[in-house]
Amino acid sequence: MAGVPILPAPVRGERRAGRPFLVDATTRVVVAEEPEAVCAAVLLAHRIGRAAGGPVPVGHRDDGEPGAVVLRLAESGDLPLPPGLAPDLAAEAYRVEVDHARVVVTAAEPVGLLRGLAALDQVAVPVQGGLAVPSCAVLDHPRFAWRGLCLDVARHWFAPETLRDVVLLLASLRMNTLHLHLTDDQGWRIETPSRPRLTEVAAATSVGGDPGGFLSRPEYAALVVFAAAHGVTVVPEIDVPGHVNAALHAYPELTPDGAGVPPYTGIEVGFSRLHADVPATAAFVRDVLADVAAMTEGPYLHVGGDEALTLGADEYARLVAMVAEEVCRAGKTLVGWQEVARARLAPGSLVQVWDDREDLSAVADAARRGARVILSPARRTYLDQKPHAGFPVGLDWAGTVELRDAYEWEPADVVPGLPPAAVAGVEAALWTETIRTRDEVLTMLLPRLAAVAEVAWSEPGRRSWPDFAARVAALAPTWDEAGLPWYRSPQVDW
Ligand code: TNX
Repeated sequence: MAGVPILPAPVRGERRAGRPFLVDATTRVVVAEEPEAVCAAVLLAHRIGRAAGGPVPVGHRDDGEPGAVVLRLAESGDLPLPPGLAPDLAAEAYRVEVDHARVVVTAAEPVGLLRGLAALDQVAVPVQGGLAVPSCAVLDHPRFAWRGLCLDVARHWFAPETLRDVVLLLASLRMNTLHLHLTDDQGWRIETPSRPRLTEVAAATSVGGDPGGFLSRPEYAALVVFAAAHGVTVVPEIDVPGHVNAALHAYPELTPDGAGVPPYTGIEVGFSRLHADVPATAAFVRDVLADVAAMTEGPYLHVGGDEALTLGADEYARLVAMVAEEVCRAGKTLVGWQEVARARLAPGSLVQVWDDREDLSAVADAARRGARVILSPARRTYLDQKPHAGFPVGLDWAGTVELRDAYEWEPADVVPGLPPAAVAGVEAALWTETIRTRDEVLTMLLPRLAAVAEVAWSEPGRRSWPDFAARVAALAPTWDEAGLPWYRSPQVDW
């Protein structure tokens, strides 16, 4: 690309003639008096301070003097965006203008400022005493509003520090959604006040006898706030009516004979389930979803719905209807894996496609009835799949997923007959049956998450593999510097 190594590729980005802007200890940050914008400015000042070797001031008055990084909130009309751009996409739009005297980041919303700062981070290069930002002009907005990662913290448990590392990585790639798969057969990972035994009894286990853990309410709340400060929404997933062995273990009254089940530490899927006619089921679903909804700032509640392989179609539909009603009562928008498309869903619900080997006509039908679709086709976005057959960790039921597989695909083509406007966005997934450590999490994510991020942000006309390969190679030093291990895909000249 002519000049700016931004990833995901921006709508427009060009290098300009002239000297770079030098960020050093004399740099000032100027920001609009709007709390979230100030929060972005403080994060920026902190980053500059680290590079420049000392704190830099944040102020509100722009005296037009050189040496300032200015964060401006403009009317979206002041940004030359395509007419009719959806409001959620316009909110994340940004403009960056750099010359030797000033850096100006303009956005309609504070979240757009964050996206602009993430792009700026990628063009800045370390120099003696600080950073050099090449003269450039960027104007950008995302293609899709939902750009996320599903992280499975149920099969293996990952501490809040690791989750914060993942949030920072998402934000650096201008992704906006951290979907936490919080419950599964092997463990329950979120404090749920109405059913304390879920974490007292069913959080200590993980796959293979590894240690468990869970997010206490304050830890979860802190993660939600941290993520929001970086423009990332946390979407909690409580997986029902399948994948519930941990819940049945903690609350035996959820089983037909009341005898409960032993804990499970294997990696089979699809054997456990709720029972529509067991009296405790409805109250369990209601109370647990209400608890999690109450702790969650964002508008979404993911209810799983996948792989309930021991449930008949009628009982499955009854259970999903029960769950959907509670999500609605809790004032949230339902998200579910592709299987929920078979049930009746409120318009605006989100259906997440994962197994693109299946017949997806029910998903297209649900979209015609008003559902929207998140694309996580396993052969492209399942980052738990090995990048190559000899890779030491990961599964391979969907085949191998190398970097280029994660890059070269088109979201609008995954579901035959899907109206293009029904595509809400794209999400990668990292299941953790075989992933046990923070470093394994990051190595599975990098560099492939960058590929999925670009598919989610950039229009097909802006995407090309050779260009991506060059830009992703330019990011690797920043991962090294941040202490993030990554997989050296042989498809890139690092
Ligand atoms: C399928 S994807 C699952 C998960 C597994 C994953 C392993 C989905 C909705 N269900 O339960 O962890 O495959 O790749």
